[in-house]
Amino acid sequence: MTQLTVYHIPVCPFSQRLEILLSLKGRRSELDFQVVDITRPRADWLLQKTRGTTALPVLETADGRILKESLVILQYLEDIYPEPAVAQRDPYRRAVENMLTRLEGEFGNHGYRFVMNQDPERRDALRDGMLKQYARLNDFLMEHSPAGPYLFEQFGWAEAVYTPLFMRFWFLDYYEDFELPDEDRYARVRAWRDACLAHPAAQQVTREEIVKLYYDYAKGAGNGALLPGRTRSSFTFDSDWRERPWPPRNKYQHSATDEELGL
Ligand SMILES: N[C@@H](CCC(=O)N[C@@H](CS)C(=O)NCC(=O)O)C(=O)O
Repeated sequence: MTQLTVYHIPVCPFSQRLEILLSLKGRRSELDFQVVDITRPRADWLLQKTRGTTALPVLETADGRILKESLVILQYLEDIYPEPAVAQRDPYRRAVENMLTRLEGEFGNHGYRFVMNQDPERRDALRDGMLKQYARLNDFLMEHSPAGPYLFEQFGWAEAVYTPLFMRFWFLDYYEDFELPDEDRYARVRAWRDACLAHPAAQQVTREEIVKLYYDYAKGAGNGALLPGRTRSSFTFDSDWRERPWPPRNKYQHSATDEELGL
């Protein structure tokens, strides 16, 4: 058996995509997932493998070749483990799936921009922008899969790509009071999102873990960066998130200390 290694950050949505795909194929345990602590400088041996880039996940083949970018790695895993297929095999259906996949970048980026925003004046515009993102997905699903809940018959490629983002966006309802309004124009994407969130192959993280680890993102510090006055990142491994209190939600009024966060 060829051993593949994935270097990843626990709770990273891009890495969860790989875990979901592998779970759907019943192969999650065959890969060696090596955890990287994002709050410490990246080790030289890893930087040598990646030729200096720091974004994860990264996949290393048994003979030391390196693949980057979650969607690229996802396709590689789909190709080397073709059964059961997660991506569509029919060319037209695959093209539809790919069109939906192409929308993930803007959707994800907008959600991260929203949670990291520190300017109360920009909140409404960011909220409207997020709603536009959901409306776009709704429109796409109404065109290609009005009945749902998934894009095709089963939880597949598009769901593996989007579910980790839907889960991360629990940080928006916690820190930004962002809810998808109960309106027709979001009904189809809501049904999709809810079916994705409930799928057994996608339960690698919980809302509590995301809300606690992403506190620093909500205060504007991403990727394990340290905020002023703090000695530990909310992404640290030095304190178990299960033991920490729920963080304060009022990100625009208050900056929690290490102690308040249980770090
Ligand atoms: N487009 C990349 C994004 C990967 C990414 O942004 N990963 C984050 C963690 S969620 C990361 O590694 N951040 C640390 C860094 O960039 O140094 C993908 O899909 O794999």
